[in-house]
Amino acid sequence: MFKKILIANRGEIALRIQRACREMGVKAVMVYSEADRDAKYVKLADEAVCIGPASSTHSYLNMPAIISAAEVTDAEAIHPGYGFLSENADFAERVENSGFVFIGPTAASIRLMGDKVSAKQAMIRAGVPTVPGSEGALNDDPATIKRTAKAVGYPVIIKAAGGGGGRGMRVVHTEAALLHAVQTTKAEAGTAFGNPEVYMEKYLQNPRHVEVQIIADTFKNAVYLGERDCSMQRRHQKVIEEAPAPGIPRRLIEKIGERCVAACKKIGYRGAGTFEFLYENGEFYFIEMNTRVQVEHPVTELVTGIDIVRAQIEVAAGQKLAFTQKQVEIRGHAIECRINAEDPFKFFPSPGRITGWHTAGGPGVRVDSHAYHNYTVPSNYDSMIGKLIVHGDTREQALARMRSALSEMVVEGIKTNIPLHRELMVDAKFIAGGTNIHYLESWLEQHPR
Ligand code: MV4
Repeated sequence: MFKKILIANRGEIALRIQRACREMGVKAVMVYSEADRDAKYVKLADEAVCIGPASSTHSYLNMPAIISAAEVTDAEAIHPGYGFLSENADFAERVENSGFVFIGPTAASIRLMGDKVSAKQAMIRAGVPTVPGSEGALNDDPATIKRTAKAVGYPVIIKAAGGGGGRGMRVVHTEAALLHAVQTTKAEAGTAFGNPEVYMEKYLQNPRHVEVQIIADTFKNAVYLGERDCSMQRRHQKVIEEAPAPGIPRRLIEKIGERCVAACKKIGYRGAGTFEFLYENGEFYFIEMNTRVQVEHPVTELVTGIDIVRAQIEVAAGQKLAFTQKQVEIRGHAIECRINAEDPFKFFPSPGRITGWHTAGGPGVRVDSHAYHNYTVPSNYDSMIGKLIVHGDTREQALARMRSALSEMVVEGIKTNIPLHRELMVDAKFIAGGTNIHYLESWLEQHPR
């Protein structure tokens, strides 16, 4: 096992990784920006190194500064968390070339999945079901593009190979709009991602977003840790996640989970990863793979009892997975509410000093947050200040525990989205389970303030 790890992130995930390190007897080095200097998790770290000013470009995205911090502190490995450099193949490569272990997959795996065209082709070869569409990137021939769209059937969606997470896509409903949409998406993709390649898929109108968590070691062992339903989202920002996904037959989950595991073995994947699917009419369609630990990993931890961050560190240190697929059991139900420093219904950010902070507790309640009384939420980063996660024997019990936990939460001095969560937890359609990716946005339209 490593003696010392550098955590190249901030906020709740930095604290989450630090907690795993402490539990494992591994020393944690925190890097921080000037805006995070006074954060409690920075003071709690075994060592801390300032890597630059508040602006992420000059701190959490500053590769030489982070690698130098690992050098001066004699850390052996770097955990990138999520966001920032976590899915940057060049960073993974530079970390390894500097003699450190990157706690994540190889640069080659990150690169393969970062290009959505190569990711999809890899999945097709590995037998993972994908959305029907173009075979690889679209070429420039108008007749071929039109023929492809006709064969796929309208509506279609044009996506940038360099995009992902909702960036660089366009829905096309008619042939009349097709070529212009392709040209515009290409031009935007060239500017935004430095790669003008685009591909085409059938546009699924009312899918759910269901993702499969996997973890793999360097001995070709891979297991899936069930699925999460992340359909409750607004503008590609997830708001609520839960596990298992309501109403999906277990045999379908097992079938898709086994496909994901087979794909991991085929591409030699190591570390934690997430296969994102659209789920519609009883079918799974792969869209993207995330090669990092995700914000919503705790719901999987609560239903499996597996510490995903510990497992990431163990497999990065060259250990075998500590459990087999047979030992993975899904027990009960877990729900996560992301707590954001923002107006609950208008969504503008609400940074500032937290003058009152009381969190929930009791059986089956977990709070992952770096916030505390008198903590100042900086305006420079994402507005998420924590996550409230509950577990119960059934979805009904998890919902009841979440309502109770939300009623206990007190955050003063800044606005949070807790009032929105309180309303969603008593919404009849959400309680019934299985709402799709458009539900929250239409709910907000129907509940104007
Ligand atoms: C789609 C789709 C419908 N059909 N692909 C958005 C984020 C990116 N990961 C893929 N996205 C979508 N791809 C096809 N063929 C609808 C979306 C989509 C979406 C997906 C997951 C979660 C939220 C979403 C919100 C809007 C659109």
